[in-house]
Amino acid sequence: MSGRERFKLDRRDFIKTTVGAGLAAGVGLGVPKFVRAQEQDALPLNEESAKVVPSFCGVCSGGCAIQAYVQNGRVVHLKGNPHDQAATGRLCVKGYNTLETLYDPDRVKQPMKRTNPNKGENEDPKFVEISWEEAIETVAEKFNEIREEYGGHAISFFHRSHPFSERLGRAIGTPNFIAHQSTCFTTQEAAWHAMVTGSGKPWTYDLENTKYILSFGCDLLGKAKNMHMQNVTNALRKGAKLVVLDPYQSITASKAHEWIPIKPGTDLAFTLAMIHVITQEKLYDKEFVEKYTTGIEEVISFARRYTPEWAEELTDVPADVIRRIAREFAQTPPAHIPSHKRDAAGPNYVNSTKLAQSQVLLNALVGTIDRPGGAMLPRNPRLPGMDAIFPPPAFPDMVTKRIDGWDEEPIMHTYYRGNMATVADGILNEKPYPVKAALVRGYNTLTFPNAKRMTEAFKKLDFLVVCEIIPTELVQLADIVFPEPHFLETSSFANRGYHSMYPQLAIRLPVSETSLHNTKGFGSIILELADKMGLGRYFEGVSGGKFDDERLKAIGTSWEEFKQSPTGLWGDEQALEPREEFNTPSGKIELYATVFEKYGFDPLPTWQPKLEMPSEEYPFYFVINRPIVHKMAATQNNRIAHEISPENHAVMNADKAAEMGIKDGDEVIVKSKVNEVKLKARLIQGIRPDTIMIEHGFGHRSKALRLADGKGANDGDLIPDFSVEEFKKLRDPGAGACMTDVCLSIRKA
Ligand SMILES: Nc1nc2c(c(=O)[nH]1)N[C@H]1C(S)=C(S)[C@@H](COP(=O)(O)OP(=O)(O)OC[C@H]3O[C@@H](n4cnc5c(=O)[nH]c(N)nc54)[C@H](O)[C@@H]3O)O[C@H]1N2
Ligand SMILES: Nc1nc2c(c(=O)[nH]1)N[C@H]1C(S)=C(S)[C@@H](COP(=O)(O)OP(=O)(O)OC[C@H]3O[C@@H](n4cnc5c(=O)[nH]c(N)nc54)[C@H](O)[C@@H]3O)O[C@H]1N2
Ligand code: SF4
Ligand SMILES: [Mo]
Repeated sequence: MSGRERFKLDRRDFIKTTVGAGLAAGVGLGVPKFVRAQEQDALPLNEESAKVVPSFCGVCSGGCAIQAYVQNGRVVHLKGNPHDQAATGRLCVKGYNTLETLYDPDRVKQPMKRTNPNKGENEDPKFVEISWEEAIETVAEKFNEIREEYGGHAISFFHRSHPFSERLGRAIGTPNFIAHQSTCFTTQEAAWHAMVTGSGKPWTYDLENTKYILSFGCDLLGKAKNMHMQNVTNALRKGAKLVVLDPYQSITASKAHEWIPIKPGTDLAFTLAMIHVITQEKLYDKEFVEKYTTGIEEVISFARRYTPEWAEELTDVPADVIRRIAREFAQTPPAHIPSHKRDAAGPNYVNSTKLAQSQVLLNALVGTIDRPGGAMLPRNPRLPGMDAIFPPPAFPDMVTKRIDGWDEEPIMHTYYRGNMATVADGILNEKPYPVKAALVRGYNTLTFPNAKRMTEAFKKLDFLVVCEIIPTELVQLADIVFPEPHFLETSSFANRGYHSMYPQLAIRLPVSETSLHNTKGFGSIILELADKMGLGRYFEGVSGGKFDDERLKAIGTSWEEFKQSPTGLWGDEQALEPREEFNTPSGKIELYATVFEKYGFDPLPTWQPKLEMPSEEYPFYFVINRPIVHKMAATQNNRIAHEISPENHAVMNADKAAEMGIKDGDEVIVKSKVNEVKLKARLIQGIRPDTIMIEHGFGHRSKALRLADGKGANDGDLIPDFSVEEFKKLRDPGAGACMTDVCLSIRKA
């Protein structure tokens, strides 16, 4: 079967295969033929006369290529681009639903200035609308004042990597760029960095060809990542076995052949016992291990002590089950342990990097690293960066110490990341120096561990600028608000990041010539700000259009040529050539990670328990999931997503709840050592009696989000943050934020 044919499922097959996955692909919901627009009458889609505009989805980083159907200046329908190797003609429910965000009447529509100097959750900011000129000028003046009085480092930036903004930061002289990945995937990144890639983790899994999928909390079917979900679904149709370990019966667990409710934070013991069985019984792929790895002898003697009987005590999983799964995993090739982001190997526990290390090790033992059925290293086109295209003049000297301590992370500091778990402490205690201003883009207070404390940190700043598309709670704290266009209103291009079996780019063109509101793209905001701050010399000749064009020219095309592409894509299908060499000191996959050893970390994943254990005061483990229809905290005001999933719950075991006198729907108080939240209880059988699950994304406290405000509670209020000193003591090479390494109590409200 060709790459495309293999995804051709008819609707009935799809629903038969997995109800959860069908829902996620928009199948179960029925892709809306009539857009339920809020301010206009619904328009019927006329496929003949509608204009089709190529785009790619910006709801998550998957970037699925889209065909947007535009009629009378209005987007009436979105389809997945059938030529995209990732989307293969489909979007997930979050992608389809994004039209409701585009047309959300609550969007921020105009630059705004705060007139109420008091900031707080119950303070009306008393915003007044201002012109773009006034907005940019106000920020430029204030930033220059702060720079003069306190130094450039007193200005901080919170956003995902952006070349223009990073250059502005260097020109201002600040090292303080804080991004979110230590809450999301740096633990896996560190393990892959040290053992395989030298440059991060792979995102592409060839699961469709996997015969045995072993998931440690990796909820690929429930997370509606279009490409992964299609892959798993196809694998299941082809007869693959799916085994899921998860304290909570996630959607993936409910579709699995076997669900094992392991004790939270103990998966490392399970994987160590698997390594024990596979190495002692010599079940590993000898050819792959010999040719492509180093350190097998060290692993064999290291794993001797980790028997399944030892792991049974820690994990609550019987030794014979561990032994059987280890054998099945080694004897059902190709077998693979996928780990995308926030599963057990994501930054949830203090031992998560070690779990990620042991998973890379197990995948190497069965030979599924860059081999069919395994995790594939990216095949992306090589695009030049900003400095290669627009060489900058010399930058001023600057302070290198950061407020979140990221500069002191031995391995992870080389990545554009940041520590959202330590930044509140840095700001509140002015360590190592006072920070006076922040420019935030695409993050909200709900993004941060201990959100309440982070809210205090944002309040402490003299000046807060927020770039947003909807009026979040962080917007309510802002001094200046820059409204941005919805991604469908912008132009850009992108790699097939989460399914890149060959180099392919997708183009994004604006769905209409004019934006719905008085918005400006982030790149333009930064260029205008630099100019007004007197830093225009760092951006001579720079524009978003030229940047895109030059990058495309470097790979033999151009913006004009790409725009003419009949498919909206660039790059032809290519045969896959498995990697023979890996980017480590030895050029092989290092089972014994010399890179970790060099920095004083464990080269092998020695057992280490999680940080906080259940106690009399806090007897429950804490796990987080996210509902299939929502994207983090970004879609609770999206009308369709809100209709399907309006609030979150404290999800607990029904028998345990009965024992405690808690009934389904009762209001309960869930408490951790940092805070408490009030929620409704939801009772199910599919969760361990000692565990509480709370879905992330709810608990909005912005009155301007008319649907989302006041619904549910924020899981992040329960998550502890750290000082830089406390964090360093954790000695985690992956610098994970320990998002659920905390225990809870629950009682009736
Ligand atoms: N629908 C939807 N999809 C999304 C997102 C979204 O917001 N909504 N967000 C995207 C992003 S940024 C991310 S990071 C990913 C996150 O997607 P996932 O990586 O799937 O993370 P979670 O949704 O947090 O689910 C984690 C699962 O791990 C389980 N778990 C927790 N602790 C343990 C443990 O100790 N052992 C085991 N075995 N399991 C454990 C939890 O019970 C839960 O089922 O999803 C992406 N896709
Ligand atoms: N408590 C708790 N905290 C968490 C997590 C958790 O599970 N629990 N998960 C962590 C993880 S895995 C991740 S990835 C992070 C994600 O953290 P975020 O990236 O902050 O996640 P979102 O809530 O999806 O998005 C934040 C904001 O971006 C805005 N936005 C969307 N598009 C645009 C745009 O084009 N321009 C601008 N300016 N803004 C835009 C949205 O309106 C939304 O308000 O959160 C982390 N924080
Ligand atoms: S997987 Fe991500 S990029 Fe793809 S359609 Fe869903 S939300 Fe959009
Ligand atoms: Mo994430």
